[in-house]
Amino acid sequence: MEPDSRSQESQAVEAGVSQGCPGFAAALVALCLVSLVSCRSEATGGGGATISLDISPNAVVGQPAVVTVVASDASGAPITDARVEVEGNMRHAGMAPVIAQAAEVSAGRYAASDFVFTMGGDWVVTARVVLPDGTKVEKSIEVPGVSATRGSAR
Ligand SMILES: [Cu+2]
Repeated sequence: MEPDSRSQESQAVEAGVSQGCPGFAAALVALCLVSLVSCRSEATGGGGATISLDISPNAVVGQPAVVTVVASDASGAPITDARVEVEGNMRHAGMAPVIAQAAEVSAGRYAASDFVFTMGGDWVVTARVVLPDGTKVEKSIEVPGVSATRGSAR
């Protein structure tokens, strides 16, 4: 309805990130070096297991978000009885990660409903999945521009 104000908002978010984090570029480089290691383990694993990761769209600081993780095998069948942990990190140093356990809500579908972003800005959310056979599989998604405005719903 108001495309103009929407684009201004996203610009404001980007500007806020670079101004608020002087060491942002350095932290990003450090993060990339670390990521090289974890990205490799993500490529394949669990005999072709596929992990998909989704987060409820309205990511707002201080409000629980639902992170849904779907695990399926090479033939597309759901993988049940996996252990799933969700970890959120920001792209700058000095912040504790947010960790939540996900419970299986239907076959191969796991949800963490108490994941709470602790700061506005750009996040990376990682699902750490331990398959029933002990194989570990990871998958990460970017969650940019988490709103710093605390919801007035409560
Ligand atoms: Cu932060």
